[in-house]
Amino acid sequence: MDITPKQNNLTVIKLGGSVITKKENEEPQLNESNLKRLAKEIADALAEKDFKMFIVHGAGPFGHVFAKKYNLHLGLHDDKQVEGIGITHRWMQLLNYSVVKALQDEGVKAMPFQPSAGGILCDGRLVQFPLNVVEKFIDMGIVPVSHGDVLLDNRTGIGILSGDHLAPYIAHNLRANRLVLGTDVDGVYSNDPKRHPDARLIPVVTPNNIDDVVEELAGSIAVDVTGGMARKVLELLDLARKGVESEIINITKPGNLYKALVGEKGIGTIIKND
Ligand code: ATP
Ligand code: IP8
Repeated sequence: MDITPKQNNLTVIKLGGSVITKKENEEPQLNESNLKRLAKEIADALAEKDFKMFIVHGAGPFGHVFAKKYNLHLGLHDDKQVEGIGITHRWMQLLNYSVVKALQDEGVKAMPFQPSAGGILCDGRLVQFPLNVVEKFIDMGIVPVSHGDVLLDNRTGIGILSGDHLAPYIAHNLRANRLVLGTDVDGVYSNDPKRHPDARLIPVVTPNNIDDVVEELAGSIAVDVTGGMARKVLELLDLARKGVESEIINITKPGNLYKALVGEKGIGTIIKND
């Protein structure tokens, strides 16, 4: 097990695309009321407690619809896809602008951090990212706001970086204390709660209990090329093995993100190593 010491008083958070956008739409549309409320919860937590933060947000239809239209998740195979790289990225930048603006309006020292300019994937996994730049901005008191994106991929030519991969990658490499993934369900359930109303919420998931407590881990019911809850749990179990605990919480519920950021645990599902 690769346990790196935690040094940074850093919390990494991911704002799920299912919360900050109208993910069920095919047309990109913000969920403005959720975004404004979450920006305020983040600002209040930063005012309440002294810590550093790195924010990642997901894509919703701003990314998934275009990535699917141009098959960017399947690698680079024809010229038509090249046009789609810039188009998908432009929509993600538009969403990123709105997230950063909402945070700045609440007084957070937020700044966009564009993954495609310096990040490289290999078979969908980050093998290069300007961590030294990120670290310097964080030390300066800035809250970098990054996102899922279209990246160069050493093996497939082009690929999709999911925020569900970027957030644990940053948490591990910058030795964060904690990672909070915010989405539109209360945590990890025994089955997809949107398809199975009798699904049970699992308070703690570990590499040892995952096969016993979870019957079905699925994607999203909306257009999604990066794997929904199944991807999150795999990424977070991998992070737990490296020594960073995380929690998946429902940030459509007012107050949950604030409570998690100021230190409350057990709001959703904790993912840890034992
Ligand atoms: P984005 O990927 O756009 O950032 P997000 O991270 O907020 O969005 P999704 O990727 O849509 O969220 O994943 C959350 C969805 O996963 C839930 O809405 C739920 O329907 C689905 N899901 C599938 N299986 C499960 C499960 N076992 N427990 C909980 N949710 C599940
Ligand atoms: O919503 C996906 O990011 P995610 C990014 O965090 C694109 O998985 C461009 C589809």
